[in-house]
This record gives sequence, structure tokens and C-alpha cells, in this order.
Amino acid sequence: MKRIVKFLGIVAVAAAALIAVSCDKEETAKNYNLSVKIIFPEGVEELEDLVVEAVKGTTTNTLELSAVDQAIVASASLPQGDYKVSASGAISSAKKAVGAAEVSLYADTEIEITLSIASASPIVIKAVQYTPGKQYYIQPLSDTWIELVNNSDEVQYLDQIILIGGMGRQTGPNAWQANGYENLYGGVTQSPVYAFPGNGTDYPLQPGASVVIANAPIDHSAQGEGFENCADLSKADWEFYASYNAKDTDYEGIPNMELVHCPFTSQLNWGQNFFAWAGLIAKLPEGVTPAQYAANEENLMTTPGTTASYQYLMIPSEYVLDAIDIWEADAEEHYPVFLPVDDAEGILGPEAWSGQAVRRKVTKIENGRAYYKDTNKSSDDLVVEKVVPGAVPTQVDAE
Ligand SMILES: [Ca+2]
Ligand SMILES: [Ca+2]
Repeated sequence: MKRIVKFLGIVAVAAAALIAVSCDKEETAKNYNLSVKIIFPEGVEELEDLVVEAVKGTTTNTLELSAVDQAIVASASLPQGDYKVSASGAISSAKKAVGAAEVSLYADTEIEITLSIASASPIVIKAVQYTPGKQYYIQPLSDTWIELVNNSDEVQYLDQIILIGGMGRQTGPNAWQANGYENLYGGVTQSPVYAFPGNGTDYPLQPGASVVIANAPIDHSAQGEGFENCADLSKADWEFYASYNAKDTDYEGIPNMELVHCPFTSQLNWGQNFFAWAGLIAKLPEGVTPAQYAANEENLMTTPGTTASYQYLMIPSEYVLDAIDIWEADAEEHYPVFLPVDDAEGILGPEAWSGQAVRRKVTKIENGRAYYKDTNKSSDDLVVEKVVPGAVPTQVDAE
């Protein structure tokens, strides 16, 4: 009996100590207001699914959003301490706006986070060669090509991805930009538009894997004297076959890209341009096939401000997965083809007919797999050199 009383006594003391500790904690762990003003990236006015979180240790606090003086402010009352604050919202299905800051919260605190654009595109342009390796080597054959890579850690599908190439060489606003259509792309190219066929999951691309799409999938360097500098495309995975023109060849055993739109039937090659190049890959919203999109007159436009009758297929910025802008090698004046959300700044390209390509920089190589730089800024992300189509990089690039 005595022992039991003693035991109860210990419990009572322990309980009293616990209460004392918890009172102590409540007194020292004061709450303060954290207020985060969210600054949107340039040219972005709306974000979907904006989430602002403050993390301390293993605790994540989601801040409450409100509109204050036409700005978005995220706020919360939080226990004092050091926090990592992050903000993230969707510009479109392919692009996110993100930002972060660190805060020491020992008084009511107001901070700003300026968001920048992060491409969420799992598939990007790995390389493109738009200027041939021999002067006037253009039609019916051409050694030009493009390569796409799965830059994510999950299987992606090439199905229905649209390719537009051959814009660029701008020294001022193009007809669309000059007429207020700055978020619509595709008008300033004579190139046919193609897409990968498939119903959504027919053409998987493994993480880190790439595909080469050639205008003519043969070894052009073996064509004879003077062709030494041309690309060997005999191992290309896909072919741009100009089914509308009898001069083009359908190579056996190489699957054909699906022709989506063709404003000029004399043009055999996709993405052709010799001096400069801008192009994009795009994915339409779920449920719309490239063929359906191209059949809808609302998605076609003649050149604004002219009487020209050519109808171009226009792709809005929000559908763009990846875009690159390459300027003429020695151009001193240039004007961006894309909005900053798609490509912030172009890069000076290779000399015409040099056979050089433009490839995306490699940021790291893990277990033999390369990861590619994608900051939506061609001048930072790309490098100009002779590139072997389909080559697996073995070296990381300097920043
Ligand atoms: Ca072809
Ligand atoms: Ca073929």
C-alpha cells in the first residue's frame, strides 16, 4: 500500500513537471505574422493553383492567400523561428512560376517573393540542325534534323506532340507581334507542321531517352565529294515524309511523322532555314488531336496586315512545351520570336551551310544518363557546335 502511494506521488510530480514544461513552451514560442507579397514573372498576369508554404523543420504551413492592392499576399500567424518559404503556381500545363525565400520570424515580418518561370516540360528539344553541311543542299534531300529528349524521371509519350520550325531571323516585330498577337506562334514559317502520331500512349520515351527526326533518314556524309560535312542520319528514329509532294521519298522501315498542316506544297522539308532558326514543340489540351486542331479555322490565320492568302497554323503560348530562338551568326540586330515565358533570350547561331547544330547543355550525368539545362533561355541553355544526331553525352557543360 505504501508503495502504491509512493508511485502515485511520483506520477503526480511528473504530471506537474509536464504542465510546467508545456506552460513554459507556450510562453516562449510566440506567434508572429508572416506576410509574403507575391511578384508575378514579367508578362504573367494569372496563376492557377498558387500555393505558398512556410517550412520549419518537419512542419509545413500553408499560407492563406488574399488580394491586397491588386497584389497577391500570402499570410499566416506562425510560431517564431527560421522558415523556408516557397511559392509555386501554374502558368499553363507546361510552365510553372516558382520562387523561394528564407525568413527569420521573430517579429511580424513582411517579405516579397519574385517568381520566375520554370519550365515544367518533361520533353525538350535536345538538338537541332537547320543549316545543311553543304551549300544549297536543300531539296529534294536535306541533312537537317531535330532531336527531342525526355528530360524527366518518368516515362513520357511522344504521341501528338506538334513540331513547328523555321521561324526566326527577326530584326523587329513580325506581322503577328506588330498586330497584337504576341502570344501566337507559327505564322512566320513556310515549313509544314508535323506531329507524332498515336492515341496518347503509343510512343513511350524512357527517362533520358531521345529520338531523332530527319528530313531524309540516310547517311548524307556518304553522298560523295563535298558531302563530308553533312550529317549521318541513317539511324534516325522518325522521318518527315512530305506525302503531298512526289519529289520526296518515303523511306522504308522509318516511321513517318503525321502531316498536320502545309501552307506551301513546294516545301519538302520541315523546319528549313539556313541563317537563323526558331522553333517549338507543343502539346494540345487533352482531348484535341492535332488533326482536329488544324481542321478548325479558328486556329488558322493569314498574315495580319496583308492580303496574302496563305493560312498558317497558329499555336498559342500556353500550349508550348519548349521553344528555342537562334539568331543569325553575325546578326547585330535581333528581335525575340517568343514571349519571355517561352524563351527569354536567343543565342547567336552557326554560320549558314556549316553543318553545325545547336544543342542543349548537359547539367549532370548520373549512371550514364545526361540531364539537360532548361531555363527557357536559349542564350544560357544552348551551345553551337557540330553535333552527331542521337549522340549520348559523356561530358557535363560549364554553366
Ligand atoms: Ca522527307
Ligand atoms: Ca518512312
